[in-house]
Amino acid sequence: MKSVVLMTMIFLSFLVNLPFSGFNCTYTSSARAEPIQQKTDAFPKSFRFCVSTAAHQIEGNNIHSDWWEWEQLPGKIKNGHTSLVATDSWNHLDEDIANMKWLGISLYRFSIEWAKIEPEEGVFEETVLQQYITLIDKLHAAGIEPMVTLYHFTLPTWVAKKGGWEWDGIPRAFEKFTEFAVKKINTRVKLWITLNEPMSIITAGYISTIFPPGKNDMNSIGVPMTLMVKAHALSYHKIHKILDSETFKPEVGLAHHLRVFEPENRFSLLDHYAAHKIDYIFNWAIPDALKNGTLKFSMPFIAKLDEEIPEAINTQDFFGLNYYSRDLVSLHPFAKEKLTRAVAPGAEVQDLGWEIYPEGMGEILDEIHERYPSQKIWITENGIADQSDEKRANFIQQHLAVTQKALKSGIPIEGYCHWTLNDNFEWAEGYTAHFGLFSLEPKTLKRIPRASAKAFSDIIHQ
Ligand code: IFM
Repeated sequence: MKSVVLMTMIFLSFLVNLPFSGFNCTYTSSARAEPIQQKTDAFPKSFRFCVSTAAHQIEGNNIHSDWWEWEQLPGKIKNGHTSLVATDSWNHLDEDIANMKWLGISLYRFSIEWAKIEPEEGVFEETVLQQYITLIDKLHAAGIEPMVTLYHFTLPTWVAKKGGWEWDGIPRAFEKFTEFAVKKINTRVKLWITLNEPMSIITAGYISTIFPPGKNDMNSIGVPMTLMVKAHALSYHKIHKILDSETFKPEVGLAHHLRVFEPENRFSLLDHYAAHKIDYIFNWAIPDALKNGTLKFSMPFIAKLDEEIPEAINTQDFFGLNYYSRDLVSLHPFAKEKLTRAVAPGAEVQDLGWEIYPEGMGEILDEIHERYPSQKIWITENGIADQSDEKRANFIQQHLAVTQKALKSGIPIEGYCHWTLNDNFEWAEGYTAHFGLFSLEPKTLKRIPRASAKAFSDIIHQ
């Protein structure tokens, strides 16, 4: 009955475009928060600065992965770019670590590549894992703590062939990969991230077709979401089982990509409804499942899920937040493209057209804290595509000012990881999106610091 009333109201609002404030919306209003202060004070000594990367985007030669196959398909990657060379990170390891030292960071977040470590089912490559152990040892020697991500967007081809995130064996397969890697790496690493941005994979791979497997069906998202939560839960428990001891306690989290969603037309009940629903499905459905074991949402006629996953209860030792931007959402019930998103008119944008909206990170930090009050938070990614480097220093400064305000209000934020160290392979955008603090000299791939790298370093050292 409730849903009939709701749908009728939505339909009426669609006809008359009336304002409506009846929902208890968790997304933010378009009223701007207080202006962001122009200078960051010194951060507490315990606060950690960091940069983040991902294996496929920096290493090159990831030829046993689903992404490598995807890149070979015509039209999938801008300008026909491929990740074959990427930033050639293994041949620039010492240079990159020296640059991290110069920046002054005390933590480096990177991923280890499942497709390289287990290129065939059950065949684990010790030498590949050893390379990561060498990296970890070099980081420790440089006074930089490693934070390791186990899965960052790329699957081994053998997993993809079985159905990837729709294969019901994937949680167990991921658990086995976790077991192999964690036993070898062992107590060298305390901070672990199981999965990076499940909802980006869902959106890009199952709705907007820009990531493998290239589907466009909101109705298909339930299975991969469920299997990702299960895979995370198994991996979480495995890490603790292997590493927990009297003297060592690993911390395991997941890096969530959270965005601010607002109605495109603030006078449209439909748009309010869409923003409210998308905010829950994209931002909170998975974190809630990792708290209470229930993965549940419903958006009539578009998507619905109700799964009990008890093994996922309380499986986040920290909340990893990747924050980039805000989207204005609109619902068109009778159109083929039912949900659309847009950028606020007149908003400042970065090179990919994403709105620069630092206030949004503050709103999201507040909401994480409100929903999960005792949860520690790591800002595991925040960055900007800005080839000219005109906006990056200010972007960093503004997001750090927001972070500082949140810290002062009592939100337990452990640290801030900037995305990313060097310009790299930005998925469907190829090498056309420049997120790096360092650009790459085209022929030699020598790393060249942008002015914003110096600005970031100055903040870290103040
Ligand atoms: O490059 C990506 C990264 O792999 C995941 N988070 C967002 C970044 C910028 O798009």
